[in-house]
Order: sequence, then structure tokens, then C-alpha cells
Amino acid sequence: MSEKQRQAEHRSKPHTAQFRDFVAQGWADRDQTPPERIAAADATARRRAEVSAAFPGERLVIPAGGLKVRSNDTDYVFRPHTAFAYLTGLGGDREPDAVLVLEPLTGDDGEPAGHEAVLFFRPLAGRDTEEFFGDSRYGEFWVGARPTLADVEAELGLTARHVDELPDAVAKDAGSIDLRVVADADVDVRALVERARSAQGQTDERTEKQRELDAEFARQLSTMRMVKDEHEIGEMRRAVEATAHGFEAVVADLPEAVRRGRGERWVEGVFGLYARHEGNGVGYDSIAASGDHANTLHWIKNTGDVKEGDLLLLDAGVEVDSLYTADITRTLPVSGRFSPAQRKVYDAVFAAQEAGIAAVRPGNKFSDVHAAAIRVIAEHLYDWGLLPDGIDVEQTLDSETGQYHRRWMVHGTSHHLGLDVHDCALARAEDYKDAELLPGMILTVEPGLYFKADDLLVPQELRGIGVRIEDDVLVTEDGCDNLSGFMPRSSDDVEAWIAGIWSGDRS
Ligand SMILES: [Mn+2]
Repeated sequence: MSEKQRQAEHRSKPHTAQFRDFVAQGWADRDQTPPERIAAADATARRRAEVSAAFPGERLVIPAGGLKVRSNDTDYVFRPHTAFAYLTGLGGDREPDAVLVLEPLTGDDGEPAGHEAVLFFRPLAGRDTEEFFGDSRYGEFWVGARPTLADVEAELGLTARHVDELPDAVAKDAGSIDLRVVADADVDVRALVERARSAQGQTDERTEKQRELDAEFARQLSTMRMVKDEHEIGEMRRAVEATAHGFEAVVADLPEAVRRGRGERWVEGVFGLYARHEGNGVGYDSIAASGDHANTLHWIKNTGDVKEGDLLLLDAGVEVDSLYTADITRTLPVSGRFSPAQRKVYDAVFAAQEAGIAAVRPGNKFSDVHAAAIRVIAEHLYDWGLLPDGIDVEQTLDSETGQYHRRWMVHGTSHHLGLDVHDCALARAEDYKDAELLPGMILTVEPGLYFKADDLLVPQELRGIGVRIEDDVLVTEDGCDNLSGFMPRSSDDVEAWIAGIWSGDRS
């Protein structure tokens, strides 16, 4: 449930009976037209059926989570838990304090017969309630009219009930039914489930066992998102498209970012405008890193200048309203042309990325993508004489005794991508990095090279240069489809792209 806000004692609201009568009347009838069924409704029904089949006879509790206080009486923008979004199709800022319960059904033979999906949430309150005018988090006067139970049923194609009925629904038959909860989504709902369990007078040992079952549940919900369905692939394409628009806008504004000073914030803001306009927002904090800042992998302070002659590394993604996010990096010469040293590093990273993308196909393992890209990185570092004396490419690639090249690319090459930018993160290693790639998986391919300004082991001309190129790649039946491959990637294409946009050529 939502965190409690502080409410100043001096904040008053009208409360006389006369006022309440007065404020409750004189309004036009509400529009009763039900909202349209969401585009994801069939896909989410299939996903729920898959979960149902995996946990027969168990009551499954998947909370959206609640509002978190940012400061005093203001909250962070709400974002539902990913498992909840995946199984309901609700996106945007919906629906704080909602809980999806998959209630097990029993067939005539007494055996488990699937589940009924019930969404508990706080529906629109009547105009005769204090909530209507007095509740700044939920009230219609403050946040607008909320959906009714009938609205949500029409929209999502499942049963909707008032959240006040949740505690009884969770506790019902607690002695004879097993419960699982997505434990990290909402501490209060987790506590509710644990109270229902303890009503059975159970031992510590059994409580411990049930926590393991919860962890397994969360892991399964994470793992099942790896192969994307058609609806998800469509949403990912839209996220990539919107992200490309944001990048084009940043390229167009590079001279302005230089002129204004604190240009990294200008870049972050321009991209954020497009993210918020075309989608729900950014899928993660944008990394707008100019010059040596590019060598700080998660540079999200973005407080620096963008200077002529620098490279700007922009790692950013638009999250569309359904909450699927792109994750794309381009490294752009601020003045429009790479210097010879910048191009040398850029072309090495590009060659590594090409090798990584070529390894994205069914039958290959997830880890093969990294192996292919990092080999190219290691070869360049060897050719440039940067590896320690006596260490060749094979020796540095040895995972036990080598890895010297990792000084200049410490991160992995890929991660799964979807509702979470680092998607499916709870999956076991055998289902993730050691698993074979399957059609429908979407992953990033994002090698880089990072030469810090104070790195005395690299020649002066390379110091302060950081490059990453990142694309979002869909595994297909016979290879892959680079969803963001229409955005220029090679050094020549990036230069031509910038020149084109600066001369007024924008899509
Ligand atoms: Mn990434």
C-alpha cells in the first residue's frame, strides 16, 4: 500500500454537513460508456493462463505496489511493478495499490481447474464521499476521475473488485490453500499474505519454505518474459522509433548544447521532452556524457559542458505508455566529424558490435554474443600494444588467468530488454547467460572502449575518449533483426547523419 504522507495540521478542508451536501450535488451525470478493451488484453490472458498452469491450485498474489513519498506531501510518479504490468497490461501510472489475484478454481472432479483473475483496486468514489473533494491522492477534485469497477473489467477483460475486499480474499481458506506472493512489490501485501499463512499456526520452518516458494514464483515470472509475444515486439518497435526521434532532436540541438554551457543537461532535457511526449518517459535515467564523462559508465549527473571536439555518449531509451523501453547508445562527434584518434576507437567498437550482432541467432548461447564482441575488443587492444607484455589475445581472453582487456571494457555486452531495461534479471544463470537464444528474445548488443583521462597505460591521444554503441536486437528464426539498426552506426554513417540533420533533413 502507499506510504503515508505527512499532513500538516494547519491544512484544513471544509467538513460541515452543509458543505458536504452542497458539494455532492449539481453535477452532470457521468458518461457510462465503457472504455475500449486494451490491445494487450488477449496477450495478457495467455500470459495469465501460462502462470495458472505452472501453479495449479495455489492462490497467486501479484501487487502493483503503492505510491512512494518523495518529500513531505509529494509522491514519486507511480510506476507499477513489472510482473503486475505484464499480467494485467496496465501501463503508465496505473494503478497504485492495485493487486492482481489469481484465484484457483476447482473442477467437478475436485482437481484444480485453472484460475480466475481478479483485480483488486480502488475504484472511483461517489460524489457524496469525502474522498471526492478531500483526498489529494485519490480524490476526483485532485487527480481526476478514476475508473470504476466496470471500466476496468471492460478494459482488461478480467474481474474487478474493491481493494477493501482484498484482505478477506487473501485470507479465505488460508488453512487449506497455498499462497504465493510477489514479495518485493508491496511490503504491506506481503505482510497480509504472511498473516494469512500464520493463521495456520505454522512453524518457522514452513514459513522459510514458503519464502523460497515466493522467490521461485518471482523467478518464474521474470523468466517467462524472456521470449516476447507479438504484442510486445510491436511495443518494442514503437519504443525504438520514439527513441530515434529523441536522438535526432539531440543531434539537431548539439550546437545549442555547446552554446548554453552545462550542455549535458540540455541533451538530457531534449531527449526527455521526446520521451515524455511520445511515451511514458525515459525507461531509465539518460546518460549524457561528454568527453571524459563517457568513461564513467553510469554517468547520470549530466552536469558537464558539451564542448566542440568532444564525443558525446548518449545512452537513452523511451519507455512507451505500455512500459516497454528501448535502450540505445550512440557516440556522437560534437563538431560533426571524428578526430583520427576518436575514429580509431570508434571503429574498433563498431567492429566488436558487428561481431556481437552476427552472433545473435537461435542455437547460439546468450554468452556467445559477449564472447564474439569481446574478442574483437581484445584483438584491437593487443594490436595497439596496450595489453601487458607477453599477453596475447588468447591469454587475455582466458577467463581464469587473463581478462586484462576488461580494464577498458568492464561491463558485459548484452542484457535482455523489455518492460525492464535490465529485463528478466531474476532468471537463473542457466536460463540467462548460459541459455540458448530463442526466437522472440530481445537483447542489447553494446560493446564499448573507455580510456580514462588519467589512464597512464594508454597513449596521450586516446586518453579521455569513451565510446559505446548499443542496439536492440530481436532474435528471429534464422538470425536477428536489429530493431534500432536504421539509426546510423558506423563512423561514416554517423557523420553523414549529423550533417544531414544540421542541413535540415529530419524524418
Ligand atoms: Mn543497455
